[in-house]
Amino acid sequence: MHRPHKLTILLLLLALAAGTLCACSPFDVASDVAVTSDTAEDLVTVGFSQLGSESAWRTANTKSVQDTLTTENGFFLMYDNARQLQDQQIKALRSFISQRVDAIVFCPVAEDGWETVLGEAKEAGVPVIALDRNIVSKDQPLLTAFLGEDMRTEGVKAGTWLEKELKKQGREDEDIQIAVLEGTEGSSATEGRSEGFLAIASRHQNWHFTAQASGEFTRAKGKEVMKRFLSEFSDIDVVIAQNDDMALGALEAIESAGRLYDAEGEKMILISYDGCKEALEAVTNGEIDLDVECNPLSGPKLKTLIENILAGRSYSAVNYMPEKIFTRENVDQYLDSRMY
Ligand code: GZL
Repeated sequence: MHRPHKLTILLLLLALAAGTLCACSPFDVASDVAVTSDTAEDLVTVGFSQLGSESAWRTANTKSVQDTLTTENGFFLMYDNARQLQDQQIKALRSFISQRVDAIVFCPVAEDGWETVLGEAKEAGVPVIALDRNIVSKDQPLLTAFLGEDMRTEGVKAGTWLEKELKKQGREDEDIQIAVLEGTEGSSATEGRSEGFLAIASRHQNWHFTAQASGEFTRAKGKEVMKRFLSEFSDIDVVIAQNDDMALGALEAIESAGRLYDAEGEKMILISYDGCKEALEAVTNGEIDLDVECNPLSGPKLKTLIENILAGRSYSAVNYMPEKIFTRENVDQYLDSRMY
């Protein structure tokens, strides 16, 4: 097992305890650590490169990891927020390697561009876990494990639900105009959801992709792009937002344009992904028709995975989070207990 320099951890802990470790330090470290040399010796050090803080989903994912990899649970967590910049993630991974952490966890902002730094981690013998998002298959042998969501299946769920919904409305043979607010370009979330939905859409010649553009997984950009779609296209039957933040932004634009219902009183169908509380409230009141869950609460599974890897116990190289779909028919039973 790679032991980061005990002195490194001790100095960090002492600096922290003395309040001299400013917030501007490259890494956030737990501030509740008892400063003893034994503490340093016993803790499993994990370098965690989070891609950003662009959505409610991302905030919940970060919190789940930070609430689990605590000193009480035997971990020393070094956290870096890359603000959606791949170069920053690569820099953080290199720093974790040089500090000889026991394990690296990162949420890759894009699928490509990791082979060099992951090769360096492999060379240094540091196990690397991709969390939430994945990397392209040619580079996956450089990963120790993946723990996240099956984005392609999420897309298939959305397409399958739309098939049933249009059939229920007697519109299975109608020309359906579809607008898509895509996530971050090149991310496995965007690629997987698009691919999965397309696998179903390709069965329907009467489904037309009228408009597609990236809303970068943010509420503001989702609203901006939806406003542009509404100004350019008078006939949009279905909006697919690849996360809740963009869906909620789009909903603001749709409602302020008076376009949630058309002249014949037919409602624009809204499909979203994530299952965050605010979006589920919009499902309850009938504004969002389907929310495909993407589960960010991976901290506990991540802890077990890291422990198994470092202890030399068996573990799965590919691990998926449990996920469901939310519609008006089932959302009420989940809303009150939603943690994010
Ligand atoms: C999906 C995750 C996506 C969420 C967005 O696993 O990577 O990134 O769907 C988040 O909310 O920005």
